[in-house]
Amino acid sequence: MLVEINFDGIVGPSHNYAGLSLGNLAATNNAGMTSRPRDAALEGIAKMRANLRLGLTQGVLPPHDRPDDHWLAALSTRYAEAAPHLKAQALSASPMWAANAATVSPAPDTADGKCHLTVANLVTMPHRSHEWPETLAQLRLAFANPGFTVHDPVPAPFGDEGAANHMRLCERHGDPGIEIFVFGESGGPFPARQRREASEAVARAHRLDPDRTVFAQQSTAAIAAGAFHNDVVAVANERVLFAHELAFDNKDSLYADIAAKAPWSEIIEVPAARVSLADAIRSYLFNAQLVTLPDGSMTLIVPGEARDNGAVWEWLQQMIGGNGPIRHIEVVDVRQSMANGGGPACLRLRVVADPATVDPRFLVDDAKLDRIVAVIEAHWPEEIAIDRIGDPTLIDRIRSARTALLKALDLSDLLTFNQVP
Ligand code: SUG
Repeated sequence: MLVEINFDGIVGPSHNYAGLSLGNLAATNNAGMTSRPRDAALEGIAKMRANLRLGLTQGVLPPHDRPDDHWLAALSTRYAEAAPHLKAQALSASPMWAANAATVSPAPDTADGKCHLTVANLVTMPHRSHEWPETLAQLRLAFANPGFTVHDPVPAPFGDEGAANHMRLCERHGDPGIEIFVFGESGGPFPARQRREASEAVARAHRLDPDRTVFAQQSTAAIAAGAFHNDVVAVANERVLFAHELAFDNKDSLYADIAAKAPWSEIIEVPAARVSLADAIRSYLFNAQLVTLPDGSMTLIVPGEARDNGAVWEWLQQMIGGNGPIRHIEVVDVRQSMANGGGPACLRLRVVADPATVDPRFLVDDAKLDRIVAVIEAHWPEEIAIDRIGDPTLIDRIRSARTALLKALDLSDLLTFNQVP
């Protein structure tokens, strides 16, 4: 049976606040703060446990080898000698944000009946541009079953940031749906990270039906306000699109296109007069996981910051008090990730598939999460002050922590991945 599986990135032991992402206000405002990698990873595990309790299927994507010596070697340097900005870029734990790992088109949407995944190139930000080779290695292992096709990234310079800029509407997860690709245009103060050409290339690779594919432009106002990915201002699940009023340019024609291609769909729009773009971005209201529970009802999983924001919380209470499709709100604490601009939805990649076709090493239950927690508690650094990122003892600790986790997950295949000859 096809179900939605959420693959969460496990927060890596090098999680730190180097402020590398221009246009991501949380990350740039918190630059230089001392991070807490162990707490960050445990918050992520607690979110996965909450998903399991809701009856959802849960997977994981392990952290990458950091610092990325392979990338530094391609730049003809080594960690100890690298310039400070290259050190920080090589060390970032950004693969935790699995929504940027790939774009996924489930089998019912594609011409060949396979589930297609295209690894995101993430070329706009240097610290993210070197994620894709290891992500690709992980995806090729997890989705080796012939029911999947895993594609190489779209070539540079066409920036592609994966599922964060992609939404799917369908009546039920296992039914054919429409896929909405959201691209941005540069011109404002911050870079637009998703290029239209990249979205179009992914749609072609995935063999999507043009009659069930939509290309939408992210509003320049949203990018300028700090929505560096579409999933900061909109989220979709089954027949529901939940979006901020100012999420898209040419909204009327977009909504008309969606209504024509998916007449059963429903758009829940939050007016700017009730929740400003600034509040939406500060609270990450839309970076929620909108999920369907086994009983068919929908729950919105929001970060604690959404409860702390008066306007947002009031709007949410009113929404669930009404007669709409979203019946419950679940609050999760992912504040370490949030401080780098990553909410509950950034931490997960959704794949609609039969779990029996996924490599079981990438799927988790409570017992496996217990084993992961034991490794995190024993090996993850408690904190990283930004002036320590060059410290060789810290680097050794980061590497041995990941090695211990991969061994515990029986994923030692990934250990040799990044070795520099
Ligand atoms: O790409 N932050 C990430 C946050 C990604 C959130 N993902 C989604 N919206 N789907 C980014 O801006 C900050 C890392 C640093 O500064 O070290 C960072 O990369």
